[in-house]
Amino acid sequence: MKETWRLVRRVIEDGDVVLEVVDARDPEATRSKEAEALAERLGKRLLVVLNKADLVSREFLEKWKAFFESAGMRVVYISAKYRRGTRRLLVSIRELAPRIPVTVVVVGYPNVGKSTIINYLKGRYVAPTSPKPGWTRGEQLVRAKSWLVVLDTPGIVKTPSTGDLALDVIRGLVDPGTVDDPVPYAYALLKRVLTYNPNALRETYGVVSDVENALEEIGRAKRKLLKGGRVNIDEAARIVLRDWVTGKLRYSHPPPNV
Ligand SMILES: Nc1nc2c(ncn2[C@@H]2O[C@H](COP(=O)(O)OP(=O)(O)OP(=O)(O)O)[C@@H](O)[C@H]2O)c(=O)[nH]1
Ligand SMILES: [Mg+2]
Repeated sequence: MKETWRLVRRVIEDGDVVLEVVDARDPEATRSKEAEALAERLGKRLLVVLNKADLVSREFLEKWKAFFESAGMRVVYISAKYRRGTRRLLVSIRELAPRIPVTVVVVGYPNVGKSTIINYLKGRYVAPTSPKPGWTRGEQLVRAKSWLVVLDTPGIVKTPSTGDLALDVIRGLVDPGTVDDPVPYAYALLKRVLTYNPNALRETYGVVSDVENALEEIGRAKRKLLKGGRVNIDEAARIVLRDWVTGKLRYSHPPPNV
């Protein structure tokens, strides 16, 4: 734990600007106030990037933008995957740069799209990306433009479990492929998803169900059956966790007091 923050501190120390990447589906849950505080304490300028904007309506993005701005923070929303809003990102980095060339440190929880953003800035695939959370293991310095050097970092992984299983999934602390028991995580995640998007099950799986029976229905729809015809709930749960990290499962968490 201490080690994680020492690492985050060290990379932030090396940069001129800190780019904090969060998942636009749930910015509050995927921001790291510790990293923000570190940036502030070390006198680094911070830019919040709401990534995966393609998964959320513009209305929500604008509300979140206003929310961060009202707290005096710089923020842009982009879809690194579909290259939307990325010009605004470059403009913001340039405006914040205390010197040229500027070194930008990209931080955030696993799976929020840090490496994808770096590839976009570079214009080609230099930072490996994957739907598997925790993909980037070491730091990688990339000269993206003549005036811009970016540092890719591993997701802030060694954060302790929040105690809230849904939050653990959203923060990329759970690997759908290797987690021992995916069922409680998937169940907690679905509960949160359905709170903010009651249509999520229909949209994603074409099933109508309450949360208690959702895994059963999803497993049936996906034909994940055991011998004898019972649904393979474990497999259904992994599908749900995977659909979160690949962006198939959606909701929009509203900013506080909206
Ligand atoms: N829908 C959508 N998916 C995205 C976007 N940006 C990244 N992704 C996807 O999110 C997954 C994770 O992306 P990465 O760039 O590897 O994320 P990371 O933050 O570097 O993850 P770690 O290295 O594990 O910390 C990949 O499957 C990407 O294709 C985006 O703007 N929209
Ligand atoms: Mg990465």
